[in-house]
Amino acid sequence: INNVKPEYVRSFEFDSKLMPFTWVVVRIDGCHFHRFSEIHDFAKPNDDRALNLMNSCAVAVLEEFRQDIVFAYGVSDEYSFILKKSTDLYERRASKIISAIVSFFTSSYVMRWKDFFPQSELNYPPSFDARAVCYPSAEILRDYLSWRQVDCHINNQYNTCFWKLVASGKSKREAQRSLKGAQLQKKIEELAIDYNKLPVMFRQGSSVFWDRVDNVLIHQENGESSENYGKVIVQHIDIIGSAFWLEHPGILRGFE
Ligand code: DGT
Ligand code: MG
Ligand code: MG
Ligand code: MG
Ligand code: MG
Repeated sequence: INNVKPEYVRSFEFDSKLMPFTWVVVRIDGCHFHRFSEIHDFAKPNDDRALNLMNSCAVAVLEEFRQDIVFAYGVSDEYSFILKKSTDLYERRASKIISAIVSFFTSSYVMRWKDFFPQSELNYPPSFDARAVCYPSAEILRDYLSWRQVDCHINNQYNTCFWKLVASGKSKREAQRSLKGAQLQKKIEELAIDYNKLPVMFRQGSSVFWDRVDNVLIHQENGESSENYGKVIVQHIDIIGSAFWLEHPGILRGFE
């Protein structure tokens, strides 16, 4: 019908490729979850159902991208997905990788909503934004993950104090003022919060990874062999220290 040449139209497209031989982190974050959590009556400061729903979607993402994603860490309305250094997913095209992961996560969130919130309607479609960042070494990748877990800790300390103050009759403004620049550790003692008794998921966030038998091929009855991926597990543990990484050497070292 017209004589526009496809190559010409195509020439306007560009691919931005993620740097080769780097760890890729895709971090997704709920859009306007301040509002979303209010409207859906999330418990404050942490809602078990909401966090478990996030975790369940992260498990689905690891299963879907099993060849490429080796670890994920989540807190609040965010999740970071780690793609192995050697990944060639979508030839490392950034927009393809980012959009495929975030849209899969989002549709899983909607599909699984009722499993976690059987009593409440999903009032409007939630959305998540996403970005990709490349990290050139496992050390820097671990620094990234430590940063997220420290953030989880500080925010949780702050929010726990904040809502304790509000529960004791202070207005939100007063609570905010009394915490401004305060040493949170001291505040926790002052407010008689038994911090270590709080659920470990609130304090440590959630780590998601394959509990797999490293490099073992399972020989099926039909004679074919397939890689044994084991299963995806969710743990609430310290990922800042070395202990976790020494216990699970396959996660980072297995893919360098
Ligand atoms: P954004 O990301 O710029 O679109 O804006 P928000 O509103 O999503 O802000 P963000 O991501 O910095 O903070 C997450 C918000 O989600 C924060 O207002 C608290 C809320 N939120 C996340 N998890 C929970 C929860 O378990 N319980 C409650 N009550 N709120 C939560
Ligand atoms: Mg955001
Ligand atoms: Mg958000
Ligand atoms: Mg957030
Ligand atoms: Mg297509």
